[in-house]
Amino acid sequence: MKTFWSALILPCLLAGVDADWTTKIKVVRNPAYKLDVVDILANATMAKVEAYLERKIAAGKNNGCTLDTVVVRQEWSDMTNEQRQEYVAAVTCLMKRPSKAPKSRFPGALNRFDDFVAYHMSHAAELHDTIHLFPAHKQFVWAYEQALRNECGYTGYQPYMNYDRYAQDPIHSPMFNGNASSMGGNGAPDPTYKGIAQSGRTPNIIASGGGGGCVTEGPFKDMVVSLGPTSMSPIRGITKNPKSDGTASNPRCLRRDVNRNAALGATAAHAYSLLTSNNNINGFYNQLLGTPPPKNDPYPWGIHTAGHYIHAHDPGADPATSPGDPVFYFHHGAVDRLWWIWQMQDPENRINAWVDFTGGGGHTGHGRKRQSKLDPWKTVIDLEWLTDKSIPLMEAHDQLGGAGGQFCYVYI
Ligand SMILES: *[C@@H]1O[C@H](CO)[C@@H](O)[C@H](O)[C@H]1NC(C)=O
Ligand SMILES: *[C@@H]1O[C@H](CO)[C@@H](O)[C@H](O)[C@H]1NC(C)=O
Ligand SMILES: [Cu+2]
Repeated sequence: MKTFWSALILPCLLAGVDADWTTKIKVVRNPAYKLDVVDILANATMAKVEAYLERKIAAGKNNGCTLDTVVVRQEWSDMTNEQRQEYVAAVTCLMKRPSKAPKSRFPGALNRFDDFVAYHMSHAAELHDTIHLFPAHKQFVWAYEQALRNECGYTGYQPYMNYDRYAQDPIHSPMFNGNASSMGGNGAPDPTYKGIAQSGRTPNIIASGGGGGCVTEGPFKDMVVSLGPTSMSPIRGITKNPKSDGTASNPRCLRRDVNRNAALGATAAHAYSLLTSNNNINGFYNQLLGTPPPKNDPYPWGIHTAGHYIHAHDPGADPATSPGDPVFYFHHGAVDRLWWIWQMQDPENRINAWVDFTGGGGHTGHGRKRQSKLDPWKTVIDLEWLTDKSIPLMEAHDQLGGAGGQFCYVYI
């Protein structure tokens, strides 16, 4: 087993003179998955990453981030079974650690894991308006990764999900097959669960994949979902929360509909088109969110929606409390990866690009306001009880030395 995995570490000796990164960053791949078009693009982008870092170092602006210190976020199935189980154990640990969120405001936050749900559900604007969506979620996922490491002894980094690997058969994938090294199984069949409505699209529903009930297999089968739903939740058939804002305790099982119909809207072809057909951040944002709905596509959701609804249903499909399904962090890690690959095609012009529809062309993606009146250069991301590090929003645009070096990671 050991030799099997070590054989996959691409030998440093193959590196050319211009590809120093291959000698410094360990690339581990699961041979069960062929690299897809996005993986190949991402690999080719590493030369630009390297050049970008060299320029920053020369300018003295890298904040200590170098190819020697950069950490690697891996795709879930590129991790060994042992690493996956270590990750799962850390998440389970977080669910046993005491909450730090204000008790009077969030009586339903029963543990440290719930603290992240509590923040997400009560800070919708700070996380989801056009200028915040990417950088605030970068900081949010980073804070979660820090909690796993610092509060639960996890020694790795936040994995991401390459949807394409699981799209054809998600319930039998390393992510959702329900064994000890998966992120838990599908929900039990619930014939009353029909899927997620998608008004204005054709088709106008992400039809049920056959689940919808409680998760019965794998690491999260005994998980208690406490917060939510809010009165705004699109989810039907769930016991109401005692408080209309969803902040009281409403203990229930984790429900899932691991959904192929959703996943097929986030294939490598979708991601490649997103990455290569948008020179402008507004276009990138709109296409990611599926606005306007893509034409001639049987899965016209946009990758962001598709990625969320791969793991519908409660709380995964509720925009306010979706981080209550631990797979949320794999999806927003994946979105962060796509943003980063897009940025690094042209770092000088794209790192500081933010979504701005004041010139028109906007869509009400994510159900939030079209444009923010805020000045991104003066805005701060403050995650309150999640981390004591408030950072300027624009600092979360650069994961190679941003926020004084807090961010120093790549996706492989
Ligand atoms: C990845 O990039 C490195 C150099 O940047 C190159 O040597 C290698 O062949 C690439 N691998 C693939 C699979 O494209
Ligand atoms: C779980 O499933 C994965 C993916 O099929 C497999 O590699 C692994 O050996 C299985 N068992 C355990 C205990 O991880
Ligand atoms: Cu999201």
